[in-house]
Amino acid sequence: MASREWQTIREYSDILFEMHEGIAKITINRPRVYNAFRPETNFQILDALDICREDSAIDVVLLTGAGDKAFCAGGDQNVKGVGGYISENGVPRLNVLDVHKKIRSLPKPVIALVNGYAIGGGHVLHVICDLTIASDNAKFGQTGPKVGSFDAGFGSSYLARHVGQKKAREIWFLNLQYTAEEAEKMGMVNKVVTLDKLEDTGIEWGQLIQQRSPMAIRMLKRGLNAELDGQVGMMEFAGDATLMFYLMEEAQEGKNAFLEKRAPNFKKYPKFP
Ligand code: 2NE
Repeated sequence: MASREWQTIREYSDILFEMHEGIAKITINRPRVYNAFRPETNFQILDALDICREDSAIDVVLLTGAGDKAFCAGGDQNVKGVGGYISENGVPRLNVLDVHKKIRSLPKPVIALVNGYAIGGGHVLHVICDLTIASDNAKFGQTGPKVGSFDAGFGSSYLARHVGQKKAREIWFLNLQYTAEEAEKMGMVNKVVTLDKLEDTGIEWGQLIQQRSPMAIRMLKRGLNAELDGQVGMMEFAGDATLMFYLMEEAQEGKNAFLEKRAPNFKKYPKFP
């Protein structure tokens, strides 16, 4: 792996949040439990994702796990109580779903770097990301029905868009594990590399994306999401269409006319066929 300097953006207890030349990296840092998440982990990821959205110096986000054993082993079974995973203030939560929504909503690409097990809710996390690069030691699978859980949201429906309905049902009903090579063949992983090349490949892909038009990438993500996300997807897509309209002189004319107390002159703008 090439040596590169990562600069800490913000310090947290459960994640590392760093940046290198416009590429942010969120690392779930709980290797003792195979990077399983607790509510606080998700709150921290949500905070980091907010920074990724707001900071115009960040173009692409990498999501990975600490160490060489696991990307993420899903919800931390040690804090699973009745009604959800128990946060430090005693409230049961399933706030990883907020992370799912935020990753889909982020107008920048998120690339999962799967460096070991992506199991249970950890599997869902990589499914949600825009792209997945896996190391050749990665293992993929679901455990929900075996351990008293399930994700019938994006973790099933979006997965089925990747691997097809039959395979998605196999993954969820049988709870088998799959190698990185099998996952790539199924279409739920974009590329498999050796573990020592995982971060380098994530950076290479991030740098390629940095050379593309951010607005084009943003609209493509919105369009690809909208197909599955129904009215919410249309709202996100429409919101960005409005953003693009606001960038046009035609929209400025409407606002200026109002402020100048005159009728707007929209006639001067071209009408395209
Ligand atoms: C990941 C897997 C397959 C690894 O197996 P193996 O045999 O290689 O390792 P081991 O010994 O099971 O795990 C290593 C250490 O990590 C902890 C283990 O307890 C163990 O700790 P020690 O005993 O050495 O102290 N660990 C692993 N996963 C953990 C977890 N999720 N919570 C707490 N500690 C964990 C194997 O470990 C495995 O199957 N893990 C459980 C995966 C799982 O069931 N996750 C929850 C699924 S439900 C979910 O995530 C979810 C959802 O379905 C819907 C919405 C939201 C969340």
